[in-house]
Amino acid sequence: MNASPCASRRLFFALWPDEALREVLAAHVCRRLPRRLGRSVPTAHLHITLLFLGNVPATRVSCIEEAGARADAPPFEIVLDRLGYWPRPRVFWVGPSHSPAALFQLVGSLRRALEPCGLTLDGRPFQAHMTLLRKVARPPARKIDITPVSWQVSDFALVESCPVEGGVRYRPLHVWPLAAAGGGGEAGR
Ligand code: 2AM
Repeated sequence: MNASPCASRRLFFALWPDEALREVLAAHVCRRLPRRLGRSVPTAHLHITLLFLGNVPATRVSCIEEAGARADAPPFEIVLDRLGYWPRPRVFWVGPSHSPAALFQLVGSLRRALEPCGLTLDGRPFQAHMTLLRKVARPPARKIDITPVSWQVSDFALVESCPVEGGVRYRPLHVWPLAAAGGGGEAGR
């Protein structure tokens, strides 16, 4: 595990776009959103949460890393083609109209792999979404057209959320490749 500069370990597993995909998302989705609808998630922070772990005791972190290394699913494509708004968390998001089976397989595999770690996990059904805007008081008045973005997902990450002045900073700690035959192995990043 890398040494953390953060006082607390707030962790989540996520699909973490590479730089090229972030540029595509910015151009084809983020810049199409009306101004002043809400607070934009920085392009560098865009991701799809697989499993939110919350604040985790330091003693559990190595167990979580081992779980990440054990989880497996084949690589898959996800097409981000649908915008949505959730009033309670007040977030506006983009997600797939169709979530591939391999995505659910990955989330299920992570949950099972984490069982020995004794964490209390969010039991709500997984809904793939990438938050684009926060603090959105009401949905946009007009329909927004975006260009669907295809994402060839070949890895997933354990990410740390660190409090910084004026917000948070996300830092990927580990990236693991997806492989049809299963098996771990950490990808360099
Ligand atoms: P969101 O984008 O829908 O808000 C880091 O905070 C990531 O974990 C975010 O993507 C966020 O989802 C998700 N997250 C934060 N708090 C959460 C919670 N209590 N339950 C589930 N996911 C959460």
